[in-house]
Amino acid sequence: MRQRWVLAEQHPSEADALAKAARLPQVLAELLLARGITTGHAAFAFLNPDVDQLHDPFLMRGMDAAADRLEQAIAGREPILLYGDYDVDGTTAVVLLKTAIEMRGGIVRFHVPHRIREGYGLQASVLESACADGVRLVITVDTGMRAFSEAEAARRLGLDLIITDHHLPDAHDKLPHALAILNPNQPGCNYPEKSLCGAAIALKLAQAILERHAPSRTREKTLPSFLKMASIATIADAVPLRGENRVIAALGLKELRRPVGVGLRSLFAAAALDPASRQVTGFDIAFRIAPRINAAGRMDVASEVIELFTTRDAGRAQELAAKLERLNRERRDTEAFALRSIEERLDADDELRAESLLVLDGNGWHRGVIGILASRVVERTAKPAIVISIEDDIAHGSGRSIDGFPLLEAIETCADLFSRFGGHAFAVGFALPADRLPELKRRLRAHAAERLAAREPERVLHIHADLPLDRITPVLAGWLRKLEPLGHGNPEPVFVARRARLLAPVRIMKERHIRLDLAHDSANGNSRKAEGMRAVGWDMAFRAAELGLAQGSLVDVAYRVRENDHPDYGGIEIEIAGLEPASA
Ligand SMILES: [Mn+2]
Repeated sequence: MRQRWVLAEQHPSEADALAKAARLPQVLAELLLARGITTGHAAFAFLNPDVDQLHDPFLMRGMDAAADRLEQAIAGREPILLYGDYDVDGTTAVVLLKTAIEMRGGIVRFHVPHRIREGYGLQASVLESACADGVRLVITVDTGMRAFSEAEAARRLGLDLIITDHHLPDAHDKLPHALAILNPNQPGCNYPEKSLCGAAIALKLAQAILERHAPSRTREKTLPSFLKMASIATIADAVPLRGENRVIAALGLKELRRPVGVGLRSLFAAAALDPASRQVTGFDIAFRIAPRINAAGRMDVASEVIELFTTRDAGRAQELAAKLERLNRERRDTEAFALRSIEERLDADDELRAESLLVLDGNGWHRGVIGILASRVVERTAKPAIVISIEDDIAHGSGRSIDGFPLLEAIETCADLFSRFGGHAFAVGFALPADRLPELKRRLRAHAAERLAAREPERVLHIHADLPLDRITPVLAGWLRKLEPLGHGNPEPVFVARRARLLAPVRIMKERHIRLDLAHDSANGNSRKAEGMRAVGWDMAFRAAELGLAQGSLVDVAYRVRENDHPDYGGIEIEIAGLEPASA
């Protein structure tokens, strides 16, 4: 498939000014400008996250009322129900708030709905039974922003409801009835950070009740330990890692180096990560820790995640971590099995493969993985994809999209067919009676064909800056490390070096990968013996052959900077992200 390079707009004069003001390499200034950082002060703050950069929780609308009511419940030893969501964000939010409330002497119960049996969101039946058990205060985390009828049920039952959520209010900005709503996205909230995840909002409430009680101890001791959980959620929930989110993520990851509770320790051990010997990165959390936590909610019951992170019993923690490990393996197998059948279908069916929007349905595909499957199909085909699982005559679907094809809009054209649907431009979920599937497919395909017909599927490679190979130094690598944690909103930089020369023949590894020895082709030719930069290209053997690369060839290379700690090949190298014939 074609790869299209998109070079970010460069701002040489602003970058020059910022580089001087903040004493940074020019290329780093360029990367910071792309993150909205324009002053030396802001650059310093970005590169040196600190607990003092966390905002005052009472800047959030509703925080005073929420903290007052919560403290009253703690003081009166009223049982408090925490109601979470089943993903990483929701479960870590419960853990965080439960721990904080119990530190202050409160009594906590919690409920996390079962993804398949109960589904997403607040359930009136759970409120009823909590009420019967003597609960008078319910706090939602990572959910509730559109729970209008359930909030009404809470009111009828005489329950006080505090909603903490980061999801957008409904299209008319209508809010559910509640004692307080904590959500920077609600109208009238002036909290400076709008893109907190659910667990980070729970963290702000925890911070509020702890800081009121013991301000300095909270900042120095208590808060940092809570940042571990909040950082895992912040990275897993894919909120942009800038502003307060970056502070939470960076400090939380740093905290993981210290001895942590038995739950986290068991989970890291199960994922073969040792935070004490190597700094845990955003990628470790996103690709190794979060999937294990999410496996509980996808394949079974998420409430065990909460037990894992709150137990003090090392044996029990190991048992639960082992169970997550098993569920994650099960999730991977389930996913691989369905993906194979999807690929076979695409291989066999030319007509299906030619569609601009791929709609794939199967009987009994596990509903916990259809969203992941849709993402995989998008990765492989560069087309929007919807994966549907049919169960008891109901079709449950999950879709993912590409740039320039807003999927929710597509779904909305079929609103009359669904029993429920929701989502945003890049991801949707829905359910409908299975006998309406042919109609749904027909209409979605027609809609997509109209909008995507002329488009050849392509993979876009975003390139952030020009960086000739001779400018890659250990000092620069050190600066690039200061951009960690990387992730959404703070992507790993991709650079381009123009007219790089191959100093040696292409080395093929395992028939698929390549190693190149590249050098910046300086104006004075090869008068000086050029020092080569080691480059590795995973799955690039085909591309190298296509371009006919040989010793002496000139190429434009898109790359990421890598530091390798291999005893023989240690040092800086580059990982090739794309190769093109040398530009003139
Ligand atoms: Mn969330």
